[in-house]
Amino acid sequence: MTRSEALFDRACQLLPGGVNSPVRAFKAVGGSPIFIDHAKGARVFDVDGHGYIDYLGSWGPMILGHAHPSVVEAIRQAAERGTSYGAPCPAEVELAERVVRAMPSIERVRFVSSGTEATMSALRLARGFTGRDKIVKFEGCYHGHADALLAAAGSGVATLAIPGSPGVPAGTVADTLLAPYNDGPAVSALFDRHDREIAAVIVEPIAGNMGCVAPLPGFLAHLRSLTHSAGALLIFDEVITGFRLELGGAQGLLGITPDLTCLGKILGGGLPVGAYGGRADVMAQVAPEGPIYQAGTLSGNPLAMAAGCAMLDLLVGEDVYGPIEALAARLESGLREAAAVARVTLCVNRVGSMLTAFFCAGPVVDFATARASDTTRYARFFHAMLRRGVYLPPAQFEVAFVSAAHSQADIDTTLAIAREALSEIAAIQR
Ligand code: HOZ
Repeated sequence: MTRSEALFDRACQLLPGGVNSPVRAFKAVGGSPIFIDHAKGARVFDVDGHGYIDYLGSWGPMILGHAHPSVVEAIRQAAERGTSYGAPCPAEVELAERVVRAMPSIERVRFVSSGTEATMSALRLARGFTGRDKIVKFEGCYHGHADALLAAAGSGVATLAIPGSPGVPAGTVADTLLAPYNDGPAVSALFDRHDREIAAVIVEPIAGNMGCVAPLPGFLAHLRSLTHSAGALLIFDEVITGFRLELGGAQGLLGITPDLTCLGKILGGGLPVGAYGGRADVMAQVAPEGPIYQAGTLSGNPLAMAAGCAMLDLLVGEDVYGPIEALAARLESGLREAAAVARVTLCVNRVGSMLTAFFCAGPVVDFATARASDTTRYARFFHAMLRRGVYLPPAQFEVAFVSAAHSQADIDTTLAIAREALSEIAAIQR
């Protein structure tokens, strides 16, 4: 028995499913999860001494690779001054200034401790601001695990094939209206039916929780114009895409301005941070300035704020986005070529440094087409890669992330391994 297996046995006695977040349990791919001992740059190392080229990147935050010296130093220095005050600290203002500078649609911002808190709070704000109850979300988009947002969700909810979750009162989701991603007419139909009842449309502007799915041309502009005419708010969930595709996020890349934006992951440099922000008139409704309540003991935590400032300074100061996009493009084309040689049907979706390989012909443009992927083949591919030293997301409906710590040689090694893995799984089919 490996050390990881022994730890997982112990964990299963103590933690539901042996984990603290479902997708990590490897249920979608089978087998038992590896336990990470440490990570550095583009690599994670398990407790059994194996190193892996890592494309999980802690599900997105590690855009500069693991344990970046400047981020680690910022955390160390902050920790020496105390780990939490429950009172205002300068770093909150400093991080807020950086966020507002990077994303022009965010005029004012509130820090929280996770992406789930950010989306949940943004929705409450949208409902309070508009005085309306209904929200529109898209099938396969995942906005954290708040009750109203679990309907037809992606990520772990999709992975475990559960339609929502027991424990969510029917009344809570009754006001959640669903539409297929990239289906403008379906959203128009919802607005035709519910026009002045809809508080907000929440969307991942580039989806990352059904695998990587890009918006079709005109889709987000359509959402912008529908919400504008109906007096509803447009909320971009940029927990994954914020600071990932460029400093200004997907909204900067695609040129669409939402009313509110939710952030997380990269924002905290690997520490637990989320944020929601946007139009000044809307944010003015948040307590204590306005009546819409939201609070948190660890919100604006000095360590997390310091890590976030260090991360954003590095992203401003270094040439990050062009090089990682080039590496990811090389990975994308290499995977396509490898699949063609192995005669494995593969559809590779990529936006910037976010990439998903679906085992179907594609195109993958929404949750229905994502689900057409052969997840058994993904599971085999995942394990064939892992055995050879490449760590991909342990579930089909997630994104692989390339970081600035990956080298050309890492990508070439990954592709050599992918060629072997794809021939291995092609042989199983025959
Ligand atoms: N919801 C995350 C992926 N989109 C997974 C979180 C985790 O397991 O860390």
